[in-house]
Amino acid sequence: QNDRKWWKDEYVYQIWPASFKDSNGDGWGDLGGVIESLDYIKELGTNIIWLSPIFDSPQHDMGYDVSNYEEVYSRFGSVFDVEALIKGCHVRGMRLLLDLVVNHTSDQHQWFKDSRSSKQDPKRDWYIWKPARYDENGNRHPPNNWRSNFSGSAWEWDEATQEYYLHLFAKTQPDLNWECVAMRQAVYDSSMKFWLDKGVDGFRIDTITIYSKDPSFPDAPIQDKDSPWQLASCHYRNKARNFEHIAEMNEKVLSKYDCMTVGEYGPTYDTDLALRYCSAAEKRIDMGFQFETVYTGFGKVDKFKAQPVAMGDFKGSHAKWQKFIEGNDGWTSAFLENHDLPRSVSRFGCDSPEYREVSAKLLAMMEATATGTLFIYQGQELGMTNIPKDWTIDDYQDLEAQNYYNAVKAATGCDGNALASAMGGLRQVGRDHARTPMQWSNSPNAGFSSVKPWMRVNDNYREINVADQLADKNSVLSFWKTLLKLRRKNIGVFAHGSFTYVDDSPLVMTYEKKFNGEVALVMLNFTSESQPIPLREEWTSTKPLIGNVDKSEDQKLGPWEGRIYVK
Ligand code: TEU
Repeated sequence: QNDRKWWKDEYVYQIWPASFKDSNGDGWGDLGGVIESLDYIKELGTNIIWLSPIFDSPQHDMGYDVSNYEEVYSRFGSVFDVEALIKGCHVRGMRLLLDLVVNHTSDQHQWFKDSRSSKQDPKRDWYIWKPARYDENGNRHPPNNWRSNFSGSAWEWDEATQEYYLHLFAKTQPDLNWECVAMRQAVYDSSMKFWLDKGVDGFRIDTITIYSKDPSFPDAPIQDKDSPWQLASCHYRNKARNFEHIAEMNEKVLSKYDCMTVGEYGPTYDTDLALRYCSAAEKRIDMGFQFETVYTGFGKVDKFKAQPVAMGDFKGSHAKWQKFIEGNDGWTSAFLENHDLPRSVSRFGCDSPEYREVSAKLLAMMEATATGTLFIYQGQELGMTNIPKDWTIDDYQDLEAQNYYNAVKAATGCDGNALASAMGGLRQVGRDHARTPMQWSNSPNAGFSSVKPWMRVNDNYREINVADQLADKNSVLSFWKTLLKLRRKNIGVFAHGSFTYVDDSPLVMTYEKKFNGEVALVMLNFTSESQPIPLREEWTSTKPLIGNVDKSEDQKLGPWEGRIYVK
């Protein structure tokens, strides 16, 4: 019986502040909109909120470029609003997680302004500065061939001090130097203790695997020379020193508070490495987001060279990560969406009018019976879908998308086919799908704002919105509420149970969860056709706990039909 900590049996609702609810009529979501929606979030059944970054920022990467960890971006509100939100959560028995973004800051952060001011500045080594390399013709080149996640070189030349600085993301997101003790202490004080002392209950930790870079900064092997999106992560992901940094973060800060942490593992597919972050005995973090399952079909080097999801791969990966904490003292998360991912009903279900609702409910059943702490992303509870296919690159606001499209344009001389396939990739797995305004009602701007929102609203808000679904007991929203209540009643077998597939079909997912003598059987059909699924002898006399269709047949599952049995 795992030692139960409050965060193991709870459910987290992730909010993308810019798109959640605009309470002051400037077209941007804000903290006031979150505060006035606390009862909505509580009644969904989620008692923890993860708020994506709300700190002061030029918003190049939607707040993942922090210019002041102790100030709030003005369009979102103020520090007082965060304090009001913390109080609003606590009086409801809810908790609040903030986003800890400390691999890099914004280039507008005072730390970076000092660091770039001169080579002698005391904060010079708070960031990663390197001299240029010159070729035999005396041409200047970056220190190595590393690329940014957001296309282009990972190095930006600084004319004033005649050196390059490293940025694994946008050039306005300079990487912090985690070898610098004074910098680490400032992170602990300014971005962590400042908020924990105000009552924040923990953090989602951004890009937790890449703080420590290989100190020799060697060139990386080129895997796809045509790709503007090519990482050198072999030289900076999960380095031995990184585990020491996270252990120190725990020892100096996290261990002193009753807080929860969830780290973003990114494309870390080695379960032993993941366990080194989340094993209780290692005293680092409580759990992480593993991405192998949700990245199914993403391009291996260039994520936008994506394929539709192969069910066999999706199934295999899901089992691997459901089982990776069996028999050890780790913990894990259950999620299918976040602010960087396409909408799950479009990616893993079927967002056609005929199957959108039933497949959104199917995915809810998959998550609600999954091992780990459950995370649900704003709009997922409605079955919100990807951006319509007829939107153009001008409707995509994410700088990852814009940089990628422009990099392809530059690399191919505006070749029509290359740009069409770039748009194809963005339409499949772009981050903008998760960032369209939350759909509250069928009134203008989907009830998100009284003015034109910062980002275009998905055209289907009249069919998919909170108001209609609150009133409909058969809606995706109502189904999620019912499921989360059932998960709470069966939390042992669903969230802590062992995971075993009982079928080997690449089209359906049928598994048993076992915990302290309880057994659950979950049957999920991931296709638009009926699939034969002989109910095994020992289950024929058990009535389903819940299903997502009105009528079903014993020996087969209808299109996108799911069923959960418990005994
Ligand atoms: O994401 C880190 C990360 O690896 C993703 O950006 C990923 O590389 C990208 O989505 C392609 O799949 C975190 C945040 O979640 C993301 O929103 C930020 O843009 C990024 O870090 C930089 O802070």
